[in-house]
Amino acid sequence: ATPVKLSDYRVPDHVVTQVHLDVVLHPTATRIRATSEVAPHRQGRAGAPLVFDGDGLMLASIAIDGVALATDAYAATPDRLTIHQPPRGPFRLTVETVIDPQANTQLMGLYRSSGTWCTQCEAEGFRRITYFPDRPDVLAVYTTRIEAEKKAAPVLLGNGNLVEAGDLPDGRHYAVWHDPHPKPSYLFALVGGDLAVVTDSFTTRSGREVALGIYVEHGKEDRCAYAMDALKRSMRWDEEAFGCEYDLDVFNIVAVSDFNMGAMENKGLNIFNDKYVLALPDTATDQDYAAIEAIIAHEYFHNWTGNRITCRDWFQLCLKEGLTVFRDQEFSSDMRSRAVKRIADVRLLKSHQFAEDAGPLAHPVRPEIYHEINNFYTATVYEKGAEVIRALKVLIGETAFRAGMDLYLARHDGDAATVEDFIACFAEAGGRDLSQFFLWYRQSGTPEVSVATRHDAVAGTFTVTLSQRHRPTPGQTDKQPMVIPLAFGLVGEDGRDRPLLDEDGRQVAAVITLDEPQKTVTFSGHPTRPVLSINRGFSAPVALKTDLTAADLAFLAGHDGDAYNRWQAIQSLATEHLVGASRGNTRPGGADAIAAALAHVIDGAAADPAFAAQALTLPSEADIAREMGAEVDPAAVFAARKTLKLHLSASLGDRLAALRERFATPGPYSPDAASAGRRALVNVALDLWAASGDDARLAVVEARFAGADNMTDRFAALAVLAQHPGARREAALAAFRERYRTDALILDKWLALQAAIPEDGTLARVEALLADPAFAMGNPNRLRALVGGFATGNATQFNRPDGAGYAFLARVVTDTDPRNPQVAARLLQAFRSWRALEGGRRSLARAALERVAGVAGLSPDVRDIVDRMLS
Ligand code: DPP
Ligand code: ZN
Repeated sequence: ATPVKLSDYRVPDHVVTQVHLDVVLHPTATRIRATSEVAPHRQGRAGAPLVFDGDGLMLASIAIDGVALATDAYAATPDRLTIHQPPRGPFRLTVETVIDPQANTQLMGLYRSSGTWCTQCEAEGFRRITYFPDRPDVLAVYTTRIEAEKKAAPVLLGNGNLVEAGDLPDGRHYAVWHDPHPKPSYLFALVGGDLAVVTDSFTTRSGREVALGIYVEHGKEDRCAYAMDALKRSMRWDEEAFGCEYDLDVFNIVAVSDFNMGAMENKGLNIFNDKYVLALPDTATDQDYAAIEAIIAHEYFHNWTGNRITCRDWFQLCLKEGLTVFRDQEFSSDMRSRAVKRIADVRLLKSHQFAEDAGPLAHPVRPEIYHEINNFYTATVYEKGAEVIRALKVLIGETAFRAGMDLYLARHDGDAATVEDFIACFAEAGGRDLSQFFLWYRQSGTPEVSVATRHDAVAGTFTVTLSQRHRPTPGQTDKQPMVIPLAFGLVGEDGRDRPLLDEDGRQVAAVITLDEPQKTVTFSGHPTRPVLSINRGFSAPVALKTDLTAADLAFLAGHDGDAYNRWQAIQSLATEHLVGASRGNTRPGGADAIAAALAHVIDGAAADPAFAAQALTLPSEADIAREMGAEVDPAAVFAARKTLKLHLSASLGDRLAALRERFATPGPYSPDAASAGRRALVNVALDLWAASGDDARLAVVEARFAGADNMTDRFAALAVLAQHPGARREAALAAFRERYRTDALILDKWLALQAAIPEDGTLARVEALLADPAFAMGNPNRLRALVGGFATGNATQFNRPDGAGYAFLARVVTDTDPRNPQVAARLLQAFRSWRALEGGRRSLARAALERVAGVAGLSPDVRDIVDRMLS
């Protein structure tokens, strides 16, 4: 297939300014009549044929201005409608299609989930409903009439405001929705079904009354309160933080159980994976609550960054996604602890995005070529996209950043914009040239920054030399030096930041901007050596190599004024030790130094329990592997980490045990951040404490499992038990399954947990679970929990030395592909770091990938991933 290139962008020859959709819902034969006001684009090619996109469509009728077209005037194939000589002026095109939602297992376009009709149109799903210029730069005003049998679909929802509804003969009814805001087709949505609703309302700052609704399966109404609360907080926050006010009379959210992604920001009608809506203390963990808050906010924030200002083309995806992730991160930071949120976000960035950027799937934040756009909803576009905006803010400063955002929102409201448009606003607001900064959008790979320091006691100077390096990534060999803003401090013996003075004794800013291959900065006023704390708050998304000694790191862990860097210091200390141990060389005293740093964290935990929980969480196996970079033996990594855990379990035992009492959360469960932080601390301590496997300790964990009054503590205890083979584990797993036997969403946790057990028997267990009634191959959440959980959450077993883990994943991917290519392609990405494995596993992984590549008739989604993976 020919790839799509950014450089080939052209305005469309025809645009649609208004569209009336008449949808008659039927399980297997839904009829859609689309009447579009079409006009030639002013900059399009005059006299060009009209070409509309389709995907798997069948044309039932076609007319222009009410007159049926002669069969030789057009050509309709499943994926394209061509009208050879359309009128030269504006005209009205009516096309009718008939589609089968029941048979739509791709979950793209109009499909059914547990009997509910729903849609997913981003990126290219609308063309599976009707023929249309299905591209984000065609903005039209939509009116949607939905008709259905009233019993099957008492609820009929569309974009915008409800303008009309009524009953029809034969037990049928209809509703008409009108969205006055011009939008691209990917933001279209409709829902029809028998759903319960929870309602509320919100008054915007200018006094608009907005009716809020969350639609869920009957019986789940009591699980919506937190999502509703998060929605109202998001609406208020966006007014206060960005001046963005809601612009319709209605805002609806529908939770469905079959969904390829997390959620979708359709105008006025967000559709969510139910995982990110439903929560009760007994069904959701603190992490689930935090994710619901973040995703509700994210989709809501898209109303401005994504919907009011959309993307010109899909290469600009980060324009809405990176920015909206940045905004939802800020929201969560304001709702919770900023430092803890930052740590959690960086953890996620490093584990997903750094891994992606270091492997065969690396691509720029703004790609310039794609074969399948569905494969570009990535950690790079989303998370690195957000980091680049955060770095921009550090670079130009808070005030210029806010002015740039205001300018962007005002200037481009109603536009389908580009990343260039966005950056130009900040260049203007900050009065500076950002062309070098733009490299963040064009160059893939994680920049490596090396830092060397020199102290001259006689002169009283401290010199910092920074250099940047860019390794080649797919399609990019020669790279330019980038602009890297590094927030920093010089920490004195007393743990305080010293004044930052240049060689002439003048005060300088607490950011070093590295914009050349190498830069040296000298500071004065240092008769004794300070300790450099750099990339504070993770101001730039780079991989840092410093000359900090283990003693420096231990010092920063205890004293750095920047909480993020206190955490980073402990991580660096532990990572360095674990990388060495994974390669068979440990430095004597290494584990003791880590234990001492953690003891210090425990003793000061009361200041911020959530921070302490993050600090006590050791680098993951994936973190260690990523740091190793090449010739990774996952079994050795696991063993190194296990050995350290045993050491900490023994040496910190009493301290860890005491945390349970000290930080117990009194009273009934509350999902607030402070309570969640205490639970996180207690539970991470429980895991370390029980790592010894000592029977008396496991008995305590078992009792906590049985006695927990909320999902967070219950599941945390179960997760600890899962690490230790034996009757206790199996009994607890069985009890959990029984307790939640009717709740598929919760059993996903149970599936994922078992898939992650780091033991030889796990693959057999996972294969057996494929046949468990709790599992369903057709449901993305189930697949991600069990198979995704195994492939991405279980390094030793996915990477079994006999290759059986790889073969298993390859088989599931090829089985899933014909049904749901998007989910199959996503699962296959578990191989993204295969080239960094040691030789034996590397060749087994290659063989599995080659088997996938050899399957005839692969979807474009899987074909694209496997080809890039092997090239
Ligand atoms: N646009 C969605 C989101 O990230 C994904 N389809 O919010
Ligand atoms: Zn988004």
